[in-house]
Amino acid sequence: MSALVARPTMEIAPGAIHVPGWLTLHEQRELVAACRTWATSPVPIRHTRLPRGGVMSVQTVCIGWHWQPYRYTRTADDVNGEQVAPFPDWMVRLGRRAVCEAYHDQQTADRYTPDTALINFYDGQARLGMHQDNDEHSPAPVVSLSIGDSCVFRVGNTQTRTRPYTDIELASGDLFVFGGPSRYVYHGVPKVHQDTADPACGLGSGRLNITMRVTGLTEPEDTW
Ligand code: MD3
Ligand code: FE
Repeated sequence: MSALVARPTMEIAPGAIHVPGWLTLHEQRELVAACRTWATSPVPIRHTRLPRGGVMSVQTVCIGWHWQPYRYTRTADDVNGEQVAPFPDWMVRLGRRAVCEAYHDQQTADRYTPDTALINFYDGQARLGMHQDNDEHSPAPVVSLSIGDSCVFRVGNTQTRTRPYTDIELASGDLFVFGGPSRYVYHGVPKVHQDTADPACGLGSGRLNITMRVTGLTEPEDTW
């Protein structure tokens, strides 16, 4: 997007860094292509079912580890029972570049080794309520990449799911890194702005968000 008004890199809260337009259109298209593959197999993208009977309006597929409320497993037991696709090395390297861009600290970046990503797809009506991500057993940063339609992203506080919060716009190609004191902030997506994407990003409609995480998990030990 060629912008009349510049969108500079901003620290939204301590450790929460927004880098607008970080991904090139070429990188966005490559990520969309990878996500299209992951969305079909080995585990199809789906509306996650919640324990109390609801379903999320966002559609999600996972790589590396499978997330279901509120734990990670290697197999998608709430979908088709298959083991999820491996987390590729190229995405580890992309995650390290993202952390380096956000924190300007090569050592921190080199040590960052994400092992799972949640790939969320939003149609024009989808929303994500305010929540904390605390099913990971590691305080390492979360790296978020957005592609397609822009949205309102709500960054709250670590104490409550209510105010005070800051609403910012996330657009195609934007990077967000949540680390340090912001790792456990409440956050959500109250609104998607339909038909706002450059078609050259590779997505016809809707919004794609990829969040890389460090689960801090290892395989279960063999039981005797
Ligand atoms: C802050 N995804 O998958 S991305 C999620 O746009 C999630 O799909 C949103 O919230 C989306 O859990 C927001 C930004 C984000 C992602 C994970 C975080 C912010 C975060 C984890 C901890 C703190
Ligand atoms: Fe989240």
